[in-house]
Amino acid sequence: MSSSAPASGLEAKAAKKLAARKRFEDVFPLLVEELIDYLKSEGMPAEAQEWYRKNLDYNTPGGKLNRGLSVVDTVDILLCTDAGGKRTRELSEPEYLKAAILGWCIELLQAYFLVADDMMDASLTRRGHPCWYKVQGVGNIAINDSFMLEAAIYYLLKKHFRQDSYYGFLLELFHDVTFQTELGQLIDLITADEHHVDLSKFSLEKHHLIVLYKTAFYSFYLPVACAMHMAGIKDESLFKHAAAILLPLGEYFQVQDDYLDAYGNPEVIGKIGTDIQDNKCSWPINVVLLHATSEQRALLDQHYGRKDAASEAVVKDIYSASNIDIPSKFAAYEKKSYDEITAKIAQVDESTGLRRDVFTSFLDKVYKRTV
Ligand code: GPP
Ligand code: MG
Ligand code: MG
Ligand code: MG
Repeated sequence: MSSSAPASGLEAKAAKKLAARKRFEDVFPLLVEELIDYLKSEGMPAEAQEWYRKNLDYNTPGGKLNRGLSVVDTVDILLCTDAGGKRTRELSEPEYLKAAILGWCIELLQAYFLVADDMMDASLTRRGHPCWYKVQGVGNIAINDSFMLEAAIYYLLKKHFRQDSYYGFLLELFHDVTFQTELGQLIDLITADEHHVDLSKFSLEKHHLIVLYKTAFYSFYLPVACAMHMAGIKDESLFKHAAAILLPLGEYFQVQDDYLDAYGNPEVIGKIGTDIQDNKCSWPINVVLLHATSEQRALLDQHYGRKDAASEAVVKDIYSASNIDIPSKFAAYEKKSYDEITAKIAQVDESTGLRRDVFTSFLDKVYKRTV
């Protein structure tokens, strides 16, 4: 029947997405074995091997995998479609494997950041489980574990890319982006002084800088830039052009993260929001400050950044007050961002080797997400 045709089309698309995810996930255990083999070859005791395996397995897979899958998708689009968007071939098995390894290197970078970030933010849960440092017997060892997740990246890059002409570019890229993210984390943390709440330090300009550095470079520019190197793109201006689209996309993604911290369902997002109690310079508070009455502002000065649930509830009530209404302001922001990013994507000149699909497929992964 004609009415079932669109539904089955959607089902086929969902099944394809699931299969792509499964194929990517199946690469990770191979990488874990390579890393454990290295520990064995260095004569590390069985206990250390098991600890590292647990660290890798607990912290690396299990997320949305947007970053990792975007490397694979981008390599596929750049190598296997023509300027009109028509498929010309399929990735070979070795090409797929290399793209997937680069994708997992970004997921390892993300795991390294999250293990450390959860300690710094005093978070309790991540991906529906206790944060790694909260797991019985882990505690501060999580600091070293985060370093070992980062070390895995460079072990894998050396093992699989050392012979490639772009190996040096990949190393430089991972190092640069890590530094940028750490700068973002620094300004995120020092703008959120635990002991002195001073909302006059916040602004949307400050927020823009924080999210650009702490999220957009590693989550959006890095996956596409890795794929561009693998696809043999050398022209610096094309990397700049990609960044001009991907960085605003990353900013939009972190605004969603900030919004979901207050309004997301912890069962769905897998983490309990901490931004209000942590005094974070997040998107909702900055918008609220633009619209609050003097009474609301006095309450915010009194209750924002306090480590208790009653104060957090007062702040959340102000977020949803009718003169502020963060949910509808967020919906308007979301639409505006989508329109602006879509307009930028439309300007990509495919004769340069770039493909509009690289950006639309990334945008589709995050637009209107609830998780
Ligand atoms: C996300 O901020 C930012 C990061 C995960 C980068 C951390 C960088 C380091 C150098 C450790 P967030 O705290 O809002 O993320 P979440 O809401 O997932 O805790
Ligand atoms: Mg943080
Ligand atoms: Mg955090
Ligand atoms: Mg957050």
